[in-house]
Amino acid sequence: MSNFRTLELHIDVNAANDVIASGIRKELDEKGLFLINVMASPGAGKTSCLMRTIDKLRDRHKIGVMEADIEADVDADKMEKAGVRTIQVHTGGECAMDADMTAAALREFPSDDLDLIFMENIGNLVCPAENDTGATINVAILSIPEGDDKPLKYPLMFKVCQAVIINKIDTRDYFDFDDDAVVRRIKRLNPESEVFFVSAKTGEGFDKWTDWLETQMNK
Ligand SMILES: Nc1nc2c(ncn2[C@@H]2O[C@H](COP(=O)(O)OP(=O)(O)O)[C@@H](O)[C@H]2O)c(=O)[nH]1
Ligand SMILES: [Mg+2]
Repeated sequence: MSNFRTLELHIDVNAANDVIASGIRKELDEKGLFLINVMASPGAGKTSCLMRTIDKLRDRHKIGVMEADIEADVDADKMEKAGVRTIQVHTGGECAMDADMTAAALREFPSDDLDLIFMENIGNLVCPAENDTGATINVAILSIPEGDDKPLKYPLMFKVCQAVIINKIDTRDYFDFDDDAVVRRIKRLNPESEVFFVSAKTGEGFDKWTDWLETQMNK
């Protein structure tokens, strides 16, 4: 016979996280700081899209980046070399950022002179969607080689995002990717979601995305 007891708690394990996340959002709003949580699979093009986006916006905004990784510093190095203010967050094995980690990273930024922060979350279409980080908006990046069925397979990711960037449109000729189907699948999960088609390699499509982003910042 086992000598331990199982407690059925029936509590929302995310409840404590959500309280911290709401606090972060309120504070960001008061400071006029816009935090974007960028989520995608490994290799979808998070770092590449952020580089392009930052290039387009850096004349008009004071930008910082939070690079979340399980342990590497590769992306933070790239950002630093590009002259972007960067904080590396190591999640210690966790597969996603949570509100506590976000709060800790924000404390490390000289945020009083920033107005826009990008968080590159851990590469994964599952866990990051489950945690409210306190970001102002969530954005997913899906790349053409991954296929147009990903909203069907990972619905929560596309439900929690206000915008989806479809990256690597320069590779279109090599993959059977149905633009209309992906938009339909995304909108079925979140009718308010905006969808942008871009190539971080060629720069195509980034104007529409950055225009939309600046509109959100000015709301
Ligand atoms: N052809 C093509 N390759 C891309 C594009 N964006 C990123 N890549 C490549 O995809 C790989 C992963 O990109 P990266 O930005 O590191 O993805 P992350 O892991 O999501 O941050 C790299 O080899 C990039 O050069 C794109 O728009 N077109
Ligand atoms: Mg990256």
